[in-house]
Amino acid sequence: EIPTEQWAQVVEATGGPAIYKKIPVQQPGPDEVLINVKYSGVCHTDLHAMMGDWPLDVKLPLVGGHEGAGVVVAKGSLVKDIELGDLAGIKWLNGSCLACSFCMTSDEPLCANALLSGYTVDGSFQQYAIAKAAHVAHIPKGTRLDEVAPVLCAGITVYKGLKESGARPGQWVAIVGAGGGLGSMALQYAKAMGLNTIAIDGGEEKAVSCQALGAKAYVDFLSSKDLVAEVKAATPDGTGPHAVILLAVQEKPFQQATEYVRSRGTVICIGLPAKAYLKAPVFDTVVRMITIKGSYVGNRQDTQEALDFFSQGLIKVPFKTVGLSELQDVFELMKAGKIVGRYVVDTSK
Ligand code: 8ID
Ligand code: ZN
Ligand code: ZN
Repeated sequence: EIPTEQWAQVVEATGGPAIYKKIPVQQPGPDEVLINVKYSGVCHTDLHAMMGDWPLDVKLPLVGGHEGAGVVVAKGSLVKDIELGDLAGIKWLNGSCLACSFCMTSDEPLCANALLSGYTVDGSFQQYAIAKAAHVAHIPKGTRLDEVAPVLCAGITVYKGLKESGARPGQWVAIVGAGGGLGSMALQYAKAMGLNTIAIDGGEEKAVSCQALGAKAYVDFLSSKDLVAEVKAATPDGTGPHAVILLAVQEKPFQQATEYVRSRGTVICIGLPAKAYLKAPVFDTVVRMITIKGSYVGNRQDTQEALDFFSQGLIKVPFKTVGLSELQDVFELMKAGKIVGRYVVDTSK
């Protein structure tokens, strides 16, 4: 009962738009599964891919999407650890070689031969998508697939970033871009990990959302007269947050973070604004012992841990659902910075 044709959103040229059309359903290879995607989150990365923002070639034509939650409907002959009917998730890391020194030491996102869903291979903005069985996320039976979809990139990524920051329970973390998709998840993972959060984003609607998700303070980058002072003042002793998680899609906050991070604090870069550079004064970085590092999605264990937080009811993403056919409208809202939380597309309409 697997059809030969399906609905998909296809980017045919850099700059877009995504075009809603029928394309063939593919067959899984020996080490792959075919997943009937029910819902897919829309990540800002999907917009970067369509716009050609990054110095990494993107497949064209491209079916984007890498937060796909669905049901396994076919599998290759080598696949032993997942069954037809199981719930599974397509994440950014579609596959990796499993044999290089990075893969062998649980750093598979760093594999030079990694396959990226919705970037170097077709992703989840289609009704039937292929993924390497070794890398699909295992989603517990009974899970609501619309709610869990954003965990598959946003959740994994911010959970990993918080771990990479080294922040410990009781400490303070600034979440920059806290009202967006990754930010909304970061506020909740941080809270579940016993961290206090300072949300930074713009506008009243995002303020309300951040506070509802447990932020201890909200600093508005659009209206603040002295953002650095306000962020520091939000911590109990005024010395600034122990860690900063940068999720914004603008260069400026990347330059600003070392100004308000606490001495011996850590700045974690996750957002990927086009053509952006990091800049920090060497003097301050040295004498205040500041760490600046990048964090890139997560490995298979991070994936299952991020899903465990969700399954325990600790993570509730604010999301809106629209049909897959309306994806281009979601991209327009995203370009304008008007999305609070996440959009999820329903592949059945
Ligand atoms: O593994 C990774 N490193 C990874 C994984 C997934 C996504 C990286 N990303 C990247 C995406 O490619 C994107 O560049 O993280 C970034 C954020 O993705 P998103 O959360 O899906 O984007 P969004 O929902 O549009 O949220 C961005 C938020 O940033 C705010 C916006 O208002 C929005 O709420 N923002 C901006 I733009 N400038 C800001 C500023 N100066 C700001 N917030 C605070 N200060
Ligand atoms: Zn993503
Ligand atoms: Zn590898």
